[in-house]
Amino acid sequence: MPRIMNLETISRIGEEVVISGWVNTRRDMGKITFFDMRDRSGLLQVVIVPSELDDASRELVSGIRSEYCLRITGLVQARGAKQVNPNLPTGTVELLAKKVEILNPSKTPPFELEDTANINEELRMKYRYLDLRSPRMQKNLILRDKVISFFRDYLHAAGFTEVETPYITKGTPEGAREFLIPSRQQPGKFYALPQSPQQFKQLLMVGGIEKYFQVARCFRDEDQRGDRQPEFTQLDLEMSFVEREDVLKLVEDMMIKMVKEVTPEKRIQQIPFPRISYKEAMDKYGSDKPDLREDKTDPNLLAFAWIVDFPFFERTDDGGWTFSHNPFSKPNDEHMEWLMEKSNIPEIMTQQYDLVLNGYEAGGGSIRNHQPEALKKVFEIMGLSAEDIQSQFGHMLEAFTYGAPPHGGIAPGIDRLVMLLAGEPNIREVIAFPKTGDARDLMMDAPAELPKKNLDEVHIEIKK
Ligand code: AMO
Repeated sequence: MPRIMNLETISRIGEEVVISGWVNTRRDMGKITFFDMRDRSGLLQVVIVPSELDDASRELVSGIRSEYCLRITGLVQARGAKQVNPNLPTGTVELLAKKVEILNPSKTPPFELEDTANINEELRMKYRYLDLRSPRMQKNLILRDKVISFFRDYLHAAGFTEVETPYITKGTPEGAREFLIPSRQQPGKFYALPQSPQQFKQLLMVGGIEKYFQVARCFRDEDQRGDRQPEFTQLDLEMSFVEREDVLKLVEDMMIKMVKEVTPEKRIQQIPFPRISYKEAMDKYGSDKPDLREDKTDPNLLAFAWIVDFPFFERTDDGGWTFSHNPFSKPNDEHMEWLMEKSNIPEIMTQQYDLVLNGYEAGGGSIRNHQPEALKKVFEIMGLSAEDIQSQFGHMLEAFTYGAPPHGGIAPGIDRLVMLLAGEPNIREVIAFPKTGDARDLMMDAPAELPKKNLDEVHIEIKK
């Protein structure tokens, strides 16, 4: 007989069925034992009456504990009115067991899975595969999947093509430190893991893709915080022949519809999303990602806003200039002349925009500087020599000489969005296998030392 899900039993009263899953709890009530069986659809009460079982099963049941993996054949029965459990989707029925098979026994789990709120997080991360069985993690990962599939459907319907870009590549100078990969075949040379697909998505625009998106993993070797992980996921997108308004409109509409469909219990505080200049945000709220919620105790309130008009450049510690967001952004049209003349540098504003949500930066993007001469000026203002510009950005500058279309895009951070929708305090709770604050994976025990042979192959010697 094929296995059915626990939830399906509610429409199978009077039938014999097979279920499979884990023992959530075992309750012994004298002659009768109850197993609350768990599968991905939820819980189902199974009644064990020894006289109803076959001989082999009767032998087994006394040894069965929480988290054993079982297959149970039994009869679906309606519960009496007094026995109905209104808190359980399967609360109107129960399964009277006829045959119990142990698919795999389980050691006693190192923590209680039902409510992990007060369990030491390091323990949860070490046994993440058990933590994933908890209602909290199941709920969060299912929500994450719903958010991502909504975005995918929305963008496909809007004519976007999902394109994968390399994870083993050359560094992208966007501010964060990169993870490096030594090359075996090219001694002394290194790849970098991309901190975002920024350059590739722009090159896809040169390549005529016009509307690109990707659920893209990004890698940044930064100090961790609750809203930062060394690898995280962006909904990266880019469009050709667009202006700022087009990108903001698309993303705003997509977010509004996503909230409505995936988390209808949430309320968006203000539509259209308010737009605040960087200067106003800093003057009024002292932050470029202000928490604009009118009522911060309301877990269902989402205060989206756009922050716009960022200064293009900021001073470096040694008195030079660096870009404030990313070097590929375009200045505001009225400031293009200043860029070309390299004058009024602190006054140059960029066509960058950030999406903020409840005090978090939930996304960032810009209209890009698609004219090679203008892009070159940015690098000159940053003090790069002609050789450095050539070696670091030559491929972009050259690509732009082949009729690069005007383009722009954005990258909402999926982890942060899902964290806020799930009401979780940090993004680790919405990532299946996250890393600790000091960037370790406690389950896999990474990073790890390597045998000398492996290091020799990639021409690496460890400094003592
Ligand atoms: P940016 O660096 O602003 O832009 O990143 C975009 C969004 O990604 C999320 N994010 C993170 N989430 C978790 N952990 C991190 N360490 C982390 N760092 C960033 C944030 C952020 O708003 N290429 C540009 C986008 C563009 O211009 O189109 C970029 O990466 O939500």
